[in-house]
Amino acid sequence: MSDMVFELIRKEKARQKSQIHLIPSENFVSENVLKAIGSCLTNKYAEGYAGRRYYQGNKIIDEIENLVVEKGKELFGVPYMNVQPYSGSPANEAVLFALLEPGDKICGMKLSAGGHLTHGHPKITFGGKYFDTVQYGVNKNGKVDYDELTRLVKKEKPKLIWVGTTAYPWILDWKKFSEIAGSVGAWLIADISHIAGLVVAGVHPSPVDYVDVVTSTTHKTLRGSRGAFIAVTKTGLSKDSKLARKIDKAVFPGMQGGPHINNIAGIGVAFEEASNLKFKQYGKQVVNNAKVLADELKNFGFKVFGTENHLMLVEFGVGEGRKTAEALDEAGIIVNYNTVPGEKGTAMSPSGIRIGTPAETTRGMKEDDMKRIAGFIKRAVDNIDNKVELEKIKKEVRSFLKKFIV
Ligand code: DSN
Repeated sequence: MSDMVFELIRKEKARQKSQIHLIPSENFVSENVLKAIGSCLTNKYAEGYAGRRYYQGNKIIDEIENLVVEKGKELFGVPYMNVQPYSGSPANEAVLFALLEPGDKICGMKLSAGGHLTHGHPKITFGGKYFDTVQYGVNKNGKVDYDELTRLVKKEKPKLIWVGTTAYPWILDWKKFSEIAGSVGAWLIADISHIAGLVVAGVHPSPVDYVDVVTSTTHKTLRGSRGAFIAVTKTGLSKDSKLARKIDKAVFPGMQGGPHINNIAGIGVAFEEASNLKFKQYGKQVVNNAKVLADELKNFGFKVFGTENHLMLVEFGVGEGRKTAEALDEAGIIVNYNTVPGEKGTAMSPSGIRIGTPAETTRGMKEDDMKRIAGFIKRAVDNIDNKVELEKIKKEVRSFLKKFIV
């Protein structure tokens, strides 16, 4: 059995080497992050927090978790951070659990507009089922309409507002969101999962001076192991001095058991890597690459939303997003099908694809490489039903990737 697992891992590694990765939430972690994740730390249970564990043998684990927390606080400029959430969804659920009572009203961006399921997507999610939820959209250009949001928030008076995105190619105006939330006394939560690395690199404004709580996954643009953090800002603490304690209690024992210390160590390694000048250059290159790729695709005549960050949406006909993503996969280019602003299809059969540059920028790609990729995409789309041509592109993609390392 383990032979089979290792054989499949070997195959997946070969796949990762031979395809172009443009899913904006994916990245390639460093050897050191991998070392931390694959270390003996996976053997240890450590329910509780440093100095307050429910198991013996945690003195070293305490030191590790404290180190990671201190590095994270320094990196994002926040007074408090919890690094135990298993991933972004449990982190967001812990925030709701900490701050609200079931049935309270929450407000977040619609999934179809580029928001996230955990921001109150109705009925089928934790937030949508146990809270009263109202959702905001985007205008025809795909941008948040701050006037409309102001009207919605004044009418609905939510207790908590999410600002966070998974498919939004524009800069978020934290000050405006903070004025809107302030007008009804709502908690304001920034979920920066997609843009955390860009915030650290200084190529997207930081929400820290404007919001009460920041959540984020740690494996997207931040390039760490899979996990998440919840940070409380000075503003948040000034509204409720017990906020940090409430978040801690909501994560453990509220939502989770033992933290995954190996992943937490990997997050610490990534925090350290993100403190370097090289990471700032990486963040800039991610955005420059995305801009060049978007411009090239526009020059080819594609309808592109974006970009001011690491991603863009490309619109095709209703329902054609999926077929396009599948054809690109056959050509060795990995994207995901996605809804676009004003979507008329469904989530399973939408009109668009989502493209991002974090992973290929980690591999060392620059602007000229983006032009090459745009060319591959154009040819694949023009030959969407031509298996022979898609196979030909796949071979060219493989040879193009030889000079890049994983
Ligand atoms: N799955 C992530 C993404 O692809 O954006 C969001 O959770």
